[in-house]
Amino acid sequence: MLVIHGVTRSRASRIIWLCHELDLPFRQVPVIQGYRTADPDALSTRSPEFLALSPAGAIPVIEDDGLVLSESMAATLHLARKHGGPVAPATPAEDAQMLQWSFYAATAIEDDALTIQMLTRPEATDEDREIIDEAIERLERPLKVLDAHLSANGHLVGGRFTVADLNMAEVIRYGWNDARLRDAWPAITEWLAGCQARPGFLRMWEARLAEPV
Ligand SMILES: N[C@@H](CCC(=O)N[C@@H](CS)C(=O)NCC(=O)O)C(=O)O
Repeated sequence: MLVIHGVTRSRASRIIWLCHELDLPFRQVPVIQGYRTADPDALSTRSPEFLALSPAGAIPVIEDDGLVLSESMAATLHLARKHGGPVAPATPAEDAQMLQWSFYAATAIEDDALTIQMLTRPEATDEDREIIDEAIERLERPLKVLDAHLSANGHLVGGRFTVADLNMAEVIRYGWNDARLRDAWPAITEWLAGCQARPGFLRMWEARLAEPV
């Protein structure tokens, strides 16, 4: 059976959501981020047994039929290809487009979206707010591309919900607690709501909320 190492309050959420989309059973090993625990006995990204499996020391990691894979989007793309169905690429061209949008999410959007998520908190300082403003400014270019594509096509690839939407939606989620982004990019806001209304997302989200913060 597929094994997912990583708590749901991590990028493991992407793989768990995909497993629900694919109806794929998995066993979850709740490895926690090292910086989130002071308990030296907790199984974390700093534990020797986890580092032996994945020296990069980051979650998620999957074990799939002897294949050990880190990088959450490598895992979602691999599992979608392997198990097929509507979330997976139907042609090499779709496969390439799914890679393109996943790389775009990870390289052009994720860092700034994460910054917005991490710094949007009641104790945010003026400096934090300035950093958020700069991140929003940098996101203007990729979000314009994404918003235009979604308003013309509804989804990223093939006119249907695929692993590319899932990868992108999990990245966009980080920034979408900022009302300025929600208001500026209505096609993204509508598409994200559709992605997050899916039973697979809701099942993952319920498990995520059940975990300690
Ligand atoms: N690009 C990687 C990022 C992995 C990553 O940074 N994971 C975080 C949790 S979401 C982590 O394990 N942090 C633990 C640490 O830095 O000790 C992916 O998509 O899997």
